[in-house]
Amino acid sequence: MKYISYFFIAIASAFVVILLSLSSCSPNPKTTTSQPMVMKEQPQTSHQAADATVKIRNFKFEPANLAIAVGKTVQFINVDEEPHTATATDGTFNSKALDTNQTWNYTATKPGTYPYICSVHPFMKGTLTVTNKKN
Ligand SMILES: [Cu+2]
Repeated sequence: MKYISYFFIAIASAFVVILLSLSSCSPNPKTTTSQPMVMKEQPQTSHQAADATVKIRNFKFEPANLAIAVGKTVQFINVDEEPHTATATDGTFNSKALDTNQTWNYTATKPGTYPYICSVHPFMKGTLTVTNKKN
């Protein structure tokens, strides 16, 4: 009987060691992988308020022609079921693909006329005019 109880104590202590090593290992990778992802997502959602909005609806930019002053921010929002982009033909800005109800902000830095398209559906066209004067 003595040997059997020693045997059980040995197995029990081995289990405790295994449990301790598992519990000390598993939380660490989780916290290190989840923290950078949260930090990446936060700046996108905490964007400053936009001065103008372009809705992407029924494969059209609304309004198709928009003028804003330098330093102002235009927000593009896709309300279609399809992904769309707002891509300047000269490469000045590119929203990348926006999913349904996803928004993207662009702050104008240089006066000029910027025709843009949706790179997924190039027949979708709009023009952003950036003016010197304050709107
Ligand atoms: Cu599109």
